[in-house]
Amino acid sequence: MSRSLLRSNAALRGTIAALRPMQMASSLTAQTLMPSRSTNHARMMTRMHTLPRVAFSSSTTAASATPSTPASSSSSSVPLVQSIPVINLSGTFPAPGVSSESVAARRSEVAKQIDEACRSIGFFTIEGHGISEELIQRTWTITEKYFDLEAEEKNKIQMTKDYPYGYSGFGGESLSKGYGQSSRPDPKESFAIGPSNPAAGMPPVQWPRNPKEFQKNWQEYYASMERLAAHLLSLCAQGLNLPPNWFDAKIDRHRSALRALNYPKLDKPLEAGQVRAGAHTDYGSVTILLQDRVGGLQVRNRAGEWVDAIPRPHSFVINLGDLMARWSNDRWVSTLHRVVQPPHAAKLPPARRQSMAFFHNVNHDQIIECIPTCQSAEQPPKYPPITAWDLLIQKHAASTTY
Ligand SMILES: O=C(O)CCC(=O)C(=O)O
Repeated sequence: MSRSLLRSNAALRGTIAALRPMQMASSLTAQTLMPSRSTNHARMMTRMHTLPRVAFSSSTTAASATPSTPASSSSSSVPLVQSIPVINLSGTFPAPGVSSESVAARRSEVAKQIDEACRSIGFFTIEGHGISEELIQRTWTITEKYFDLEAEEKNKIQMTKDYPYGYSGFGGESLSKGYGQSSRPDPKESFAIGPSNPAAGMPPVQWPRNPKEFQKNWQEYYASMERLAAHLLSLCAQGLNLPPNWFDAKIDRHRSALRALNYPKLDKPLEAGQVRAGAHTDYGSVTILLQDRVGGLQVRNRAGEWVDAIPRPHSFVINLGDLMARWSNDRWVSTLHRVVQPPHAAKLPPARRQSMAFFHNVNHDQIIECIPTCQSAEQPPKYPPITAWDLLIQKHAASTTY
Protein backbone atom coordinates (compact mmCIF):
# COMPACT_ATOMS: atom_id res chain seq x y z
CA MET A 1 0.00 0.00 0.00
CA SER A 2 1.47 3.34 -0.95
CA ARG A 3 1.78 6.08 1.66
CA SER A 4 -0.59 8.27 -0.30
CA LEU A 5 -3.13 5.48 -0.33
CA LEU A 6 -2.70 5.09 3.39
CA ARG A 7 -3.11 8.79 3.94
CA SER A 8 -6.22 8.95 1.85
CA ASN A 9 -7.60 5.94 3.66
CA ALA A 10 -6.74 7.51 6.98
CA ALA A 11 -8.90 10.42 5.92
CA LEU A 12 -11.75 7.98 5.55
CA ARG A 13 -11.70 7.27 9.24
CA GLY A 14 -13.71 10.37 9.90
CA THR A 15 -16.44 9.08 7.68
CA ILE A 16 -16.88 5.80 9.49
CA ALA A 17 -19.73 7.03 11.64
CA ALA A 18 -21.56 8.08 8.53
CA LEU A 19 -21.05 4.65 7.03
CA ARG A 20 -22.48 2.73 9.94
CA PRO A 21 -26.08 2.91 8.77
CA MET A 22 -25.00 1.21 5.56
CA GLN A 23 -23.09 -1.44 7.47
CA MET A 24 -26.00 -1.99 9.77
CA ALA A 25 -28.35 -2.39 6.85
CA SER A 26 -26.06 -5.02 5.44
CA SER A 27 -26.35 -7.06 8.59
CA LEU A 28 -29.99 -6.75 9.43
CA THR A 29 -31.28 -9.64 7.44
CA ALA A 30 -28.55 -11.83 8.78
CA GLN A 31 -28.41 -10.85 12.42
CA THR A 32 -31.59 -9.23 13.45
CA LEU A 33 -30.49 -8.80 17.04
CA MET A 34 -27.27 -6.97 16.28
CA PRO A 35 -27.52 -3.27 17.16
CA SER A 36 -24.85 -2.17 14.71
CA ARG A 37 -21.87 -3.62 12.98
CA SER A 38 -18.45 -2.86 11.92
CA THR A 39 -15.61 -5.29 12.03
CA ASN A 40 -12.26 -6.24 12.57
CA HIS A 41 -9.80 -7.13 10.05
CA ALA A 42 -6.55 -7.15 8.43
CA ARG A 43 -4.54 -7.26 11.51
CA MET A 44 -4.04 -10.63 12.86
CA MET A 45 -2.13 -12.54 15.27
CA THR A 46 -1.96 -15.51 17.39
CA ARG A 47 -0.38 -17.55 19.91
CA MET A 48 -0.93 -21.17 20.66
CA HIS A 49 0.14 -23.81 23.06
CA THR A 50 2.46 -26.64 22.21
CA LEU A 51 0.46 -29.42 23.75
CA PRO A 52 -0.29 -32.18 21.32
CA ARG A 53 -3.68 -31.93 19.80
CA VAL A 54 -6.04 -34.31 21.46
CA ALA A 55 -9.46 -35.64 20.74
CA PHE A 56 -12.08 -33.10 21.58
CA SER A 57 -15.74 -33.46 22.15
CA SER A 58 -17.39 -33.74 18.76
CA SER A 59 -20.85 -32.50 19.43
CA THR A 60 -21.05 -30.80 16.08
CA THR A 61 -22.69 -32.38 13.12
CA ALA A 62 -22.08 -32.18 9.42
CA ALA A 63 -24.21 -29.74 7.53
CA SER A 64 -26.76 -31.49 5.45
CA ALA A 65 -26.56 -31.08 1.72
CA THR A 66 -29.66 -29.10 0.93
CA PRO A 67 -30.18 -27.79 -2.58
CA SER A 68 -29.95 -24.04 -2.77
CA THR A 69 -31.47 -21.24 -4.75
CA PRO A 70 -28.91 -18.50 -5.11
CA ALA A 71 -31.26 -15.56 -5.35
CA SER A 72 -33.17 -16.57 -2.25
CA SER A 73 -31.77 -15.02 0.90
CA SER A 74 -34.85 -14.87 3.05
CA SER A 75 -33.85 -15.54 6.65
CA SER A 76 -37.06 -17.52 7.17
CA SER A 77 -35.87 -20.18 4.71
CA VAL A 78 -32.70 -21.11 6.58
CA PRO A 79 -32.39 -23.29 9.66
CA LEU A 80 -31.44 -22.00 13.10
CA VAL A 81 -27.96 -23.32 13.83
CA GLN A 82 -27.10 -24.44 17.35
CA SER A 83 -23.72 -26.02 16.67
CA ILE A 84 -21.05 -25.11 14.15
CA PRO A 85 -21.37 -27.33 11.06
CA VAL A 86 -18.40 -29.56 10.26
CA ILE A 87 -17.49 -30.00 6.60
CA ASN A 88 -14.95 -32.52 5.38
CA LEU A 89 -13.07 -31.33 2.29
CA SER A 90 -11.49 -34.66 1.50
CA GLY A 91 -12.07 -35.79 -2.06
CA THR A 92 -12.44 -32.21 -3.33
CA PHE A 93 -8.75 -31.89 -4.29
CA PRO A 94 -7.44 -33.36 -7.52
CA ALA A 95 -5.22 -36.31 -6.60
CA PRO A 96 -3.36 -39.07 -8.43
CA GLY A 97 -5.59 -42.09 -8.96
CA VAL A 98 -8.80 -40.17 -8.27
CA SER A 99 -11.06 -39.68 -11.25
CA SER A 100 -12.14 -36.19 -12.23
CA GLU A 101 -15.76 -37.40 -12.04
CA SER A 102 -15.29 -38.41 -8.42
CA VAL A 103 -13.70 -35.04 -7.55
CA ALA A 104 -16.51 -33.21 -9.36
CA ALA A 105 -19.17 -35.17 -7.45
CA ARG A 106 -17.51 -34.47 -4.08
CA ARG A 107 -17.04 -30.80 -4.93
CA SER A 108 -20.67 -30.41 -5.75
CA GLU A 109 -21.71 -32.11 -2.50
CA VAL A 110 -19.33 -29.97 -0.40
CA ALA A 111 -20.31 -26.77 -2.23
CA LYS A 112 -23.92 -27.37 -1.16
CA GLN A 113 -22.85 -27.88 2.45
CA ILE A 114 -20.85 -24.66 2.32
CA ASP A 115 -23.77 -22.76 0.87
CA GLU A 116 -26.05 -23.98 3.63
CA ALA A 117 -23.55 -23.10 6.37
CA CYS A 118 -22.91 -19.68 4.85
CA ARG A 119 -26.62 -18.91 4.61
CA SER A 120 -27.46 -20.08 8.10
CA ILE A 121 -24.56 -19.01 10.35
CA GLY A 122 -21.59 -17.95 8.22
CA PHE A 123 -19.28 -20.31 10.16
CA PHE A 124 -18.15 -23.88 9.64
CA THR A 125 -15.30 -26.12 10.72
CA ILE A 126 -13.26 -27.85 8.04
CA GLU A 127 -11.52 -31.18 8.24
CA GLY A 128 -9.70 -33.05 5.48
CA HIS A 129 -8.17 -29.72 4.40
CA GLY A 130 -4.81 -31.12 3.32
CA ILE A 131 -2.59 -28.72 5.33
CA SER A 132 0.36 -30.54 6.86
CA GLU A 133 0.02 -31.04 10.61
CA GLU A 134 3.80 -30.80 10.88
CA LEU A 135 3.75 -27.30 9.35
CA ILE A 136 0.90 -26.28 11.64
CA GLN A 137 2.65 -27.47 14.77
CA ARG A 138 5.99 -25.88 13.97
CA THR A 139 4.41 -22.54 13.06
CA TRP A 140 2.34 -22.68 16.22
CA THR A 141 5.35 -23.40 18.41
CA ILE A 142 7.51 -20.67 16.92
CA THR A 143 4.67 -18.21 17.34
CA GLU A 144 4.37 -19.16 20.98
CA LYS A 145 8.10 -18.53 21.36
CA TYR A 146 7.69 -15.13 19.74
CA PHE A 147 5.06 -14.09 22.26
CA ASP A 148 7.32 -15.28 25.08
CA LEU A 149 9.92 -12.64 24.12
CA GLU A 150 10.34 -9.47 26.15
CA ALA A 151 8.08 -6.57 25.17
CA GLU A 152 11.12 -4.57 24.07
CA GLU A 153 11.99 -7.20 21.47
CA LYS A 154 8.41 -7.50 20.19
CA ASN A 155 8.03 -3.73 20.02
CA LYS A 156 10.82 -3.52 17.43
CA ILE A 157 8.17 -4.09 14.74
CA GLN A 158 5.07 -2.23 15.71
CA MET A 159 1.69 -1.89 14.11
CA THR A 160 1.18 1.80 13.35
CA LYS A 161 -1.22 3.74 11.23
CA ASP A 162 1.25 3.53 8.34
CA TYR A 163 2.04 -0.15 8.82
CA PRO A 164 -1.09 -2.20 9.47
CA TYR A 165 0.85 -5.32 10.47
CA GLY A 166 3.55 -6.02 13.06
CA TYR A 167 3.15 -6.22 16.81
CA SER A 168 0.25 -4.78 18.76
CA GLY A 169 0.70 -4.97 22.53
CA PHE A 170 -1.80 -5.61 25.24
CA GLY A 171 -4.78 -3.34 24.93
CA GLY A 172 -3.94 -2.30 21.35
CA GLU A 173 -7.29 -3.38 20.02
CA SER A 174 -10.91 -3.43 21.07
CA LEU A 175 -12.75 -5.71 18.69
CA SER A 176 -16.19 -4.68 19.90
CA LYS A 177 -15.46 -0.99 19.42
CA GLY A 178 -17.95 0.34 16.92
CA TYR A 179 -20.68 -2.18 17.77
CA GLY A 180 -22.38 -0.07 20.37
CA GLN A 181 -20.74 -2.25 23.01
CA SER A 182 -17.98 -1.81 25.56
CA SER A 183 -14.84 -0.43 23.99
CA ARG A 184 -12.63 -1.67 26.85
CA PRO A 185 -9.37 -2.90 25.24
CA ASP A 186 -9.13 -6.66 24.81
CA PRO A 187 -6.55 -8.36 27.07
CA LYS A 188 -4.46 -9.81 24.26
CA GLU A 189 -1.44 -9.08 22.06
CA SER A 190 -0.89 -9.83 18.39
CA PHE A 191 1.57 -10.09 15.56
CA ALA A 192 0.59 -9.84 11.90
CA ILE A 193 1.98 -9.92 8.41
CA GLY A 194 0.57 -9.09 4.99
CA PRO A 195 1.31 -10.31 1.47
CA SER A 196 4.84 -10.36 0.11
CA ASN A 197 3.61 -10.25 -3.49
CA PRO A 198 4.66 -6.75 -4.72
CA ALA A 199 1.62 -6.68 -7.02
CA ALA A 200 -0.57 -6.52 -3.93
CA GLY A 201 0.83 -3.03 -3.35
CA MET A 202 1.33 -3.33 0.41
CA PRO A 203 4.41 -2.25 2.35
CA PRO A 204 7.12 -4.92 2.53
CA VAL A 205 6.60 -7.24 5.47
CA GLN A 206 8.79 -6.41 8.47
CA TRP A 207 10.09 -9.59 10.06
CA PRO A 208 11.19 -10.20 13.63
CA ARG A 209 14.77 -11.49 13.88
CA ASN A 210 13.73 -13.63 16.81
CA PRO A 211 12.92 -16.40 17.15
CA LYS A 212 15.17 -17.78 14.44
CA GLU A 213 13.21 -19.42 11.63
CA PHE A 214 10.14 -17.31 12.43
CA GLN A 215 10.08 -15.75 8.96
CA LYS A 216 10.58 -19.05 7.15
CA ASN A 217 7.77 -20.74 9.07
CA TRP A 218 5.34 -17.90 8.71
CA GLN A 219 6.02 -17.57 4.98
CA GLU A 220 5.36 -21.26 4.50
CA TYR A 221 2.20 -21.15 6.59
CA TYR A 222 0.96 -18.00 4.82
CA ALA A 223 1.47 -19.69 1.43
CA SER A 224 -0.47 -22.75 2.57
CA MET A 225 -3.33 -20.51 3.75
CA GLU A 226 -3.35 -18.73 0.38
CA ARG A 227 -3.84 -22.05 -1.38
CA LEU A 228 -6.49 -23.22 1.04
CA ALA A 229 -8.40 -19.93 0.73
CA ALA A 230 -8.33 -20.21 -3.08
CA HIS A 231 -9.65 -23.76 -2.83
CA LEU A 232 -12.41 -22.71 -0.44
CA LEU A 233 -13.39 -19.85 -2.72
CA SER A 234 -13.63 -22.19 -5.69
CA LEU A 235 -16.07 -24.29 -3.65
CA CYS A 236 -17.87 -21.12 -2.54
CA ALA A 237 -18.23 -20.16 -6.20
CA GLN A 238 -19.91 -23.47 -6.93
CA GLY A 239 -22.13 -23.01 -3.87
CA LEU A 240 -23.32 -19.77 -5.46
CA ASN A 241 -23.90 -21.45 -8.85
CA LEU A 242 -20.89 -19.71 -10.36
CA PRO A 243 -18.06 -21.34 -12.32
CA PRO A 244 -15.42 -22.72 -9.91
CA ASN A 245 -12.82 -20.23 -11.19
CA TRP A 246 -15.10 -17.19 -10.75
CA PHE A 247 -13.01 -15.72 -7.93
CA ASP A 248 -9.57 -16.54 -9.42
CA ALA A 249 -8.86 -13.23 -11.19
CA LYS A 250 -10.29 -11.35 -8.22
CA ILE A 251 -7.80 -12.75 -5.72
CA ASP A 252 -4.54 -12.93 -7.66
CA ARG A 253 -3.17 -9.77 -5.95
CA HIS A 254 -4.96 -10.27 -2.66
CA ARG A 255 -4.07 -8.38 0.49
CA SER A 256 -4.69 -11.13 2.99
CA ALA A 257 -3.26 -10.89 6.47
CA LEU A 258 -2.05 -13.54 8.86
CA ARG A 259 -2.40 -12.62 12.51
CA ALA A 260 -1.47 -14.52 15.63
CA LEU A 261 -3.15 -13.69 18.92
CA ASN A 262 -1.86 -14.36 22.40
CA TYR A 263 -4.29 -14.23 25.29
CA PRO A 264 -2.17 -14.47 28.42
CA LYS A 265 -2.94 -16.71 31.34
CA LEU A 266 -4.67 -14.64 33.97
CA ASP A 267 -4.37 -15.04 37.70
CA LYS A 268 -8.01 -14.48 38.58
CA PRO A 269 -11.35 -15.25 36.94
CA LEU A 270 -12.80 -12.69 34.54
CA GLU A 271 -15.23 -10.19 35.97
CA ALA A 272 -18.89 -10.50 35.04
CA GLY A 273 -19.34 -9.49 31.42
CA GLN A 274 -15.59 -9.40 30.72
CA VAL A 275 -14.46 -11.11 27.53
CA ARG A 276 -11.10 -12.04 26.01
CA ALA A 277 -11.94 -10.67 22.56
CA GLY A 278 -14.96 -8.45 22.07
CA ALA A 279 -17.80 -9.38 19.74
CA HIS A 280 -17.10 -8.38 16.15
CA THR A 281 -17.43 -9.51 12.58
CA ASP A 282 -14.52 -9.90 10.18
CA TYR A 283 -14.01 -7.61 7.22
CA GLY A 284 -12.94 -9.59 4.24
CA SER A 285 -13.93 -12.62 2.21
CA VAL A 286 -13.16 -15.65 4.40
CA THR A 287 -11.17 -16.15 7.60
CA ILE A 288 -9.29 -19.38 8.29
CA LEU A 289 -8.78 -19.70 12.03
CA LEU A 290 -6.53 -22.10 13.88
CA GLN A 291 -7.29 -22.27 17.58
CA ASP A 292 -5.92 -24.32 20.44
CA ARG A 293 -7.88 -26.56 22.74
CA VAL A 294 -8.42 -23.92 25.41
CA GLY A 295 -11.72 -22.97 23.80
CA GLY A 296 -13.83 -19.88 24.28
CA LEU A 297 -14.66 -18.90 20.69
CA GLN A 298 -18.38 -18.26 20.40
CA VAL A 299 -20.58 -17.39 17.43
CA ARG A 300 -23.93 -15.62 17.60
CA ASN A 301 -26.74 -17.42 15.81
CA ARG A 302 -29.86 -15.90 14.29
CA ALA A 303 -31.73 -16.28 17.57
CA GLY A 304 -29.07 -14.23 19.36
CA GLU A 305 -27.67 -17.23 21.24
CA TRP A 306 -23.92 -17.70 21.63
CA VAL A 307 -22.88 -21.04 20.12
CA ASP A 308 -19.51 -22.54 21.14
CA ALA A 309 -17.04 -23.18 18.32
CA ILE A 310 -15.68 -26.27 20.03
CA PRO A 311 -12.03 -26.96 19.14
CA ARG A 312 -11.60 -30.09 17.07
CA PRO A 313 -8.26 -31.69 16.23
CA HIS A 314 -6.78 -31.15 12.76
CA SER A 315 -9.38 -28.60 11.84
CA PHE A 316 -9.78 -24.94 10.99
CA VAL A 317 -12.74 -22.72 11.73
CA ILE A 318 -13.91 -20.84 8.63
CA ASN A 319 -16.07 -17.76 8.70
CA LEU A 320 -17.29 -15.25 6.19
CA GLY A 321 -16.42 -11.58 6.43
CA ASP A 322 -18.55 -8.52 5.78
CA LEU A 323 -17.27 -8.19 2.23
CA MET A 324 -18.63 -11.59 1.26
CA ALA A 325 -21.99 -10.90 2.88
CA ARG A 326 -22.29 -7.66 0.94
CA TRP A 327 -21.06 -9.21 -2.32
CA SER A 328 -23.67 -11.97 -2.02
CA ASN A 329 -26.47 -9.45 -1.38
CA ASP A 330 -26.80 -10.90 2.14
CA ARG A 331 -27.55 -14.37 0.87
CA TRP A 332 -24.51 -15.31 3.01
CA VAL A 333 -23.93 -13.90 6.46
CA SER A 334 -20.99 -12.43 8.31
CA THR A 335 -21.57 -13.27 11.92
CA LEU A 336 -20.68 -11.74 15.27
CA HIS A 337 -18.18 -13.78 17.21
CA ARG A 338 -16.14 -13.29 20.38
CA VAL A 339 -13.76 -15.07 22.73
CA VAL A 340 -14.85 -15.68 26.32
CA GLN A 341 -13.78 -17.89 29.16
CA PRO A 342 -15.42 -21.21 28.15
CA PRO A 343 -18.69 -21.65 30.07
CA HIS A 344 -17.54 -24.95 31.67
CA ALA A 345 -14.56 -23.12 33.24
CA ALA A 346 -16.28 -19.83 34.04
CA LYS A 347 -15.09 -19.74 37.65
CA LEU A 348 -11.44 -20.46 36.83
CA PRO A 349 -8.73 -17.97 35.88
CA PRO A 350 -8.41 -18.11 32.09
CA ALA A 351 -5.60 -20.24 30.67
CA ARG A 352 -3.23 -18.93 28.04
CA ARG A 353 -4.88 -19.11 24.65
CA GLN A 354 -3.41 -18.74 21.19
CA SER A 355 -5.00 -18.49 17.78
CA MET A 356 -3.84 -17.78 14.23
CA ALA A 357 -6.22 -16.20 11.78
CA PHE A 358 -5.69 -15.87 8.05
CA PHE A 359 -7.93 -13.00 6.99
CA HIS A 360 -8.39 -13.49 3.29
CA ASN A 361 -9.05 -10.33 1.33
CA VAL A 362 -9.63 -10.01 -2.38
CA ASN A 363 -7.66 -7.71 -4.72
CA HIS A 364 -7.75 -4.19 -3.31
CA ASP A 365 -9.23 -2.63 -6.44
CA GLN A 366 -11.86 -5.30 -6.97
CA ILE A 367 -15.25 -3.65 -7.26
CA ILE A 368 -17.63 -5.31 -4.85
CA GLU A 369 -20.99 -5.24 -6.52
CA CYS A 370 -23.75 -7.80 -6.21
CA ILE A 371 -22.72 -11.23 -7.53
CA PRO A 372 -24.82 -11.99 -10.63
CA THR A 373 -26.38 -15.15 -9.18
CA CYS A 374 -27.36 -13.37 -5.96
CA GLN A 375 -29.82 -10.97 -7.55
CA SER A 376 -33.14 -11.23 -9.31
CA ALA A 377 -36.09 -9.00 -10.11
CA GLU A 378 -37.48 -9.75 -6.64
CA GLN A 379 -34.12 -9.30 -4.93
CA PRO A 380 -32.26 -6.47 -6.63
CA PRO A 381 -28.79 -5.44 -5.42
CA LYS A 382 -28.98 -3.80 -1.99
CA TYR A 383 -25.65 -1.98 -1.95
CA PRO A 384 -23.80 0.37 -4.28
CA PRO A 385 -20.46 -0.77 -5.69
CA ILE A 386 -17.36 -0.09 -3.58
CA THR A 387 -13.75 -1.20 -3.85
CA ALA A 388 -12.66 -4.01 -1.56
CA TRP A 389 -9.95 -1.87 0.02
CA ASP A 390 -12.23 1.01 0.87
CA LEU A 391 -14.51 -1.41 2.71
CA LEU A 392 -11.67 -2.98 4.63
CA ILE A 393 -9.82 0.13 5.70
CA GLN A 394 -12.95 1.67 7.16
CA LYS A 395 -13.52 -1.34 9.33
CA HIS A 396 -9.91 -1.62 10.43
CA ALA A 397 -9.90 1.98 11.58
CA ALA A 398 -13.10 1.48 13.56
CA SER A 399 -11.62 -1.26 15.75
CA THR A 400 -8.17 0.16 16.39
CA THR A 401 -7.32 2.03 19.56
CA TYR A 402 -4.29 3.96 18.30
O1 LIG B 1 -8.76 -15.84 18.96
C1 LIG B 1 -9.73 -16.29 18.36
O2 LIG B 1 -10.02 -17.46 18.39
C2 LIG B 1 -10.61 -15.41 17.50
C3 LIG B 1 -9.94 -14.16 17.07
C4 LIG B 1 -10.78 -13.33 16.19
O3 LIG B 1 -11.97 -13.50 16.08
C5 LIG B 1 -10.17 -12.26 15.41
O4 LIG B 1 -8.98 -11.98 15.58
O5 LIG B 1 -10.87 -11.67 14.58
